[in-house]
Amino acid sequence: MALQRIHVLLLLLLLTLLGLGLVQPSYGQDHMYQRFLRQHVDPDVTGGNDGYCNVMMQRRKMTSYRCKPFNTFIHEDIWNIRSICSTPSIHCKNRQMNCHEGIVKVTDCKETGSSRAPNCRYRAKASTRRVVIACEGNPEVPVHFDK
Ligand code: PAX
Repeated sequence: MALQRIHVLLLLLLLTLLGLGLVQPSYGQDHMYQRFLRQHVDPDVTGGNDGYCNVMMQRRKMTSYRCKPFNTFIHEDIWNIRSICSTPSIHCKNRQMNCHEGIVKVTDCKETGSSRAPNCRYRAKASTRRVVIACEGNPEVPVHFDK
């Protein structure tokens, strides 16, 4: 009787692990998702100025080797951003069909011509605008900022 219970418990554990495995993004996708979060998601503010871009671009590690020329921070809850992946798919710039669009609060950070890594300098533009992101995985998560 006790042995039977152990078998049932082991079976349940195995099914749970399998289930979790099915809904977790793969290692590669998870890495890309984590990079997307680092580079593009900041729900703590609603918009930033030049100083915000200068600090955030450094803090989020986009100025270590070179100044990333252009980067957008999205100021929305991560679940709002993830829900964009559930909207109908559209063409990405590279012609892949895994892009999705949504309207969100953002700060666009554009490098000024005169900065040098690691002291990169940016001009900020805060707005509410249409963005396009690429999503992958099951469940689908954002992996690339298209435009
Ligand atoms: P990325 O480096 O271009 O893409 P970013 O946000 O860091 O994005 P690796 O392994 O590095 O090659 N990628 C895709 N995956 C799935 N599906 C599609 N369609 C797809 N397209 C690209 C991150 C990873 O996603 C992969 C890509 O190969 C990468 O994987 O933009 C340059 C950067 O500026 C940002 C976005 C880009 O950085 P550009 O000029 O090439 O379009 N950026 C751009 C931004 O933040 N805001 C903006 O408004 C724009 C226009």
